[in-house]
Amino acid sequence: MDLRAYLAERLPAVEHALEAALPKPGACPEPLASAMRHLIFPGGKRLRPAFALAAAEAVGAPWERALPVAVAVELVHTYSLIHDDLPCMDDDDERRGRPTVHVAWGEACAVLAGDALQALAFEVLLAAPGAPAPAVRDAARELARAAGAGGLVGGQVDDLHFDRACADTGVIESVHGRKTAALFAFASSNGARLAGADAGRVEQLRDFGQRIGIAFQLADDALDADSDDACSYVRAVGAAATQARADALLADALRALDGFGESAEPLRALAGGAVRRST
Ligand code: GRG
Repeated sequence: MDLRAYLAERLPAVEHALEAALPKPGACPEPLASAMRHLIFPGGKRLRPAFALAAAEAVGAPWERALPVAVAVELVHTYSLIHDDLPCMDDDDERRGRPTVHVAWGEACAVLAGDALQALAFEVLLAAPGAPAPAVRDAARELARAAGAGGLVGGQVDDLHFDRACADTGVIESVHGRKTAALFAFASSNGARLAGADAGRVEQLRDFGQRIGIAFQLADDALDADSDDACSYVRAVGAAATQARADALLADALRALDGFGESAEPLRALAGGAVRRST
């Protein structure tokens, strides 16, 4: 299938929904509003939103029903990038070829913009139009878990303290599983949940998203093989073994979709594209 055309048809709705979610002029102090927008527009690949929309379609529902999950996950992802770039973490001056948020708007404003984006993610999710209240509640709880101490934040702490002498691939995958894959698992399973999927399908999609998220991070490690990251699969086992493990995880993830029919083709294509990407 033509993944590029698929995304070109759907991602403008994500841009529109992100724009609608961000504070309107006058709704908050101007530097905060600008700092919140800085990394949202222009954005990155919008991969996590795409997984949410394709997961809704995989369970036979209109992709529009997953938009609140798509927006919420991109807001959390963006907050995590802003905080990751801070001087107290990776201390990066540039992201996507532009000054990082703390360089453009100051460190305090960058911290607060990240905080506000994370809060906004929950506001968007909890206001999901037309979704049954139990599905919204479960999705909000899962976003909290994916973003919190057992997910993104805990994975980041382990990454910051990672012993570069450690070449245990299981330990590395556990960090990647929390720091990176938790948001992919959230997007895939809850995009479908908000679209009305039953519990069995939600679990299959969580398993799928978790494996794809780790594979995506391994592919990222392989693309950035010269990086100085301590927690890197490539550093532990080399680029070829890293790519082989990413391919095996992709195959496992696709098997987790057994029983899904034609409607999951976009999700399968997206998975392949995320793991075999070249940039
Ligand atoms: C600070 C709580 C906190 C977490 C930081 C996101 C993160 C955890 C660190 C960023 C650095 C990094 C290598 C993270 C792994 C996940 C990853 C590959 C992020 C980049 O995702 P893409 O490629 O980004 O989807 P774009 O730019 O396309 O949005």
